Amino acid sequence: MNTANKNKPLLITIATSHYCEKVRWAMDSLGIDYVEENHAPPFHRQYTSRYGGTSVPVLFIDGKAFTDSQDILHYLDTIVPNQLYAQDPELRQQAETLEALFDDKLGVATRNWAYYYAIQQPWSILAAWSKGISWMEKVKSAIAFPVSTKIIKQKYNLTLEGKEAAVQNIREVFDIVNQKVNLGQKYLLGDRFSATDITFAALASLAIRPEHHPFYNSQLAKLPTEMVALVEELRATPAGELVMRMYREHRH
Ligand SMILES: N[C@@H](CCC(=O)N[C@@H](CS)C(=O)NCC(=O)O)C(=O)O
Repeated sequence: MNTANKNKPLLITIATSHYCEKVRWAMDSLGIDYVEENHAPPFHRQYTSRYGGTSVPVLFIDGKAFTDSQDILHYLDTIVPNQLYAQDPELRQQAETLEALFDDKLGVATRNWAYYYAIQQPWSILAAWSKGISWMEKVKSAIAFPVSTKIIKQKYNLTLEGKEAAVQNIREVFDIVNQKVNLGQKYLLGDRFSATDITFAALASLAIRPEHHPFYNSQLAKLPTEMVALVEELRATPAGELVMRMYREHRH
């Protein structure tokens, strides 16, 4: 980080991570200026560990470090209150329950599902991890790549059974959101855009590929047929339409 930026919040990311997109979107929507530093796995750990984290995103802000996307959004809510979360205690409780469901079930499932296919075209993973990283890290990333892919295969259970379980979890979370949208709700909680919409849309974005996403291509031509079938199925649901509308109307 250069001296000109040393007073800005620092967001450490893997550029294409959907948990990082969740935080980036929250910061952008609040108008908070920050510096984003991209890394490729496993080299991100060299940087996140300085702040006590293993995964990305990590946010260093106001002299404090946050190593989980939900903790980050909660802290941002103390800086710019009443934007990301409603003050009403009941709505706030519902927001936290939904956010935990999206973080723990949906985000994990969409990532495992996408990696299952990506691992079959390993160079696409290397290209995705390389976004925004230094030349030196690109070289290290290419050398370490065979080992890195072996690790993610085990870590994310990239087997046929693992992929099928991921698809089931995605459908289950979409069913819950479909029921809410079918009640005529424009947003997932209350009557305005909030952290709940950001979290659902960002973590679902891997399986929806909405327009206006900073990294994912909404054109599906290069994806395997089986992936396209699920994306098209999900896009046609009320929850999928909500993701596309949130990106269209709220991701600038
Ligand atoms: N619960 C965490 C999950 C973050 C997460 O799983 N990040 C992934 C990228 S999508 C990661 O850093 N993986 C690499 C690692 O764990 O070493 C959060 O919400 O921040």
